Amino acid sequence: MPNIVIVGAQWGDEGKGKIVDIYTEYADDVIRFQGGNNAGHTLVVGEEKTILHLIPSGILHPGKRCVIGNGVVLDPRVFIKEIDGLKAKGYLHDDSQLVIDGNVHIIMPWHTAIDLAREEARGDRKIGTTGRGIGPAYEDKVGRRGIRLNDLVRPDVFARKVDEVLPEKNFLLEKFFGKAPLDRQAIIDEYGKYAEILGRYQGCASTLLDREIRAGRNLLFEGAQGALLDIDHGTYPFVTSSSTVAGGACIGTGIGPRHIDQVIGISKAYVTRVGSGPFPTELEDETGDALRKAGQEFGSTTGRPRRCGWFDAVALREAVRTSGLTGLAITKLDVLNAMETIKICTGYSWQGELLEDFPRDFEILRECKPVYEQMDGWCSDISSARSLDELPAAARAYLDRLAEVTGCPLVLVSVGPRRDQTIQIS
Ligand code: 2SA
Ligand code: GDP
Ligand code: MG
Repeated sequence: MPNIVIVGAQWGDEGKGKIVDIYTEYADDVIRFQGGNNAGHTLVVGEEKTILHLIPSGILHPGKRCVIGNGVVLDPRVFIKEIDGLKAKGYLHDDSQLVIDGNVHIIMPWHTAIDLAREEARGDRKIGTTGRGIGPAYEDKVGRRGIRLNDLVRPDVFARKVDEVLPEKNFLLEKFFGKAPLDRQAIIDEYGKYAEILGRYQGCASTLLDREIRAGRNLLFEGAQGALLDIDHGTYPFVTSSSTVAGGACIGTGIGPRHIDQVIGISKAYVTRVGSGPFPTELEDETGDALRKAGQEFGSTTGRPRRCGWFDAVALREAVRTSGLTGLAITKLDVLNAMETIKICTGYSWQGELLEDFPRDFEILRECKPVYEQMDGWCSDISSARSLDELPAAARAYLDRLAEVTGCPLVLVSVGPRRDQTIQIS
């Protein structure tokens, strides 16, 4: 297997966890390169369900190395809970299976407090963040006042950095948002304990992956969220604060782009979005409710109901371009089982014009109305199909049309949450 980047091609929750888990079989290293514990990647092995927020989905495969790259923001409280949970289930008995890059930025208590306070203050205009401190942690990274794992493990450096930033954070929390200030000593004591645990996994993603590439090993980069939530290329400001497009894999690990051979985008057979922001094909009716119910569309991290709508080829083509997708994996096709007719949005209507490209100007996007074509549903249970031939003709026709309107070949189709409920195409 070559080196592959897997990214969400929509607004997240496309089923990346399941697909990464499948591809992990052929990989030697699985690497997270952006985001933090805002992600919720669900894996179902047999009857057992595991939701991972920070640790790469490859961790369920003993012997595969998992790497958390420098582009990730890491909350030690969540990380420790996640490794404890995995160990209790019998995974990760060898600590060397997991490496955290020393330049990972640490999510500190002020980041979560400011994230929540800012959202509250925005009222109706809130982003709908996961409240995990992601945005404020990336703000400090770009503002050059972040605390990295390499700092956390050195008590004197850590204390100095806390002293540099805490007065400003407490001023903001207390004076601007009217919240309680944070206690310096309590933070130093608590995080001092985390340093010891995190230090066991500290390493360098860039040199490690370079060695792996030279040794001919196969790398699998696991994206979080989705291309339309990218800080630069997404539906700004309703985005997350990291580079979710495939290029983020290089920035967030320290390897060059020539080492990426394939980019696979994951897309549901329909669309969901959690949080605020434009969503042209959203269905705020009983069809949307039916999709939410059939697809169990509730946030894996926050439990929030996800907004649901028809497949949007205009938005998907945006992801094909911004991530340079070489193949598309379609998930949750089974969720459409009961639909008599299915719609695909192939263009947007805007002020009497037909737009085929996703408007990168938010003010235009919010005024766009979807232009649909309609196809017959298959009205039968497809969850036991294991090849394209075993699918009803209407389901095959729908898939063929998705490949056509997105301009991207399909490489895999998923017909249920379990590993085996998968149709491999190439
Ligand atoms: P944040 O917390 O700053 O990253 O939020 C900014 C926007 O990014 C969206 N976002 C997500 N969208 C879909 N899934 C995500 N992960 C969880 C899941 C979400 C959950 O797997 O279900 O449980 O609610 C995720 N993480 C961030 C977010 O909704 C904001 O629109
Ligand atoms: P991720 O963030 O992209 O990894 O996706 P999430 O885990 O947040 O959400 C995807 C949900 O869909 C999870 O509950 C998966 O178990 C489930 N899932 C994945 N693929 C399929 C599928 O083909 N059919 C059905 N019915 N569920 C699926
Ligand atoms: Mg998710």
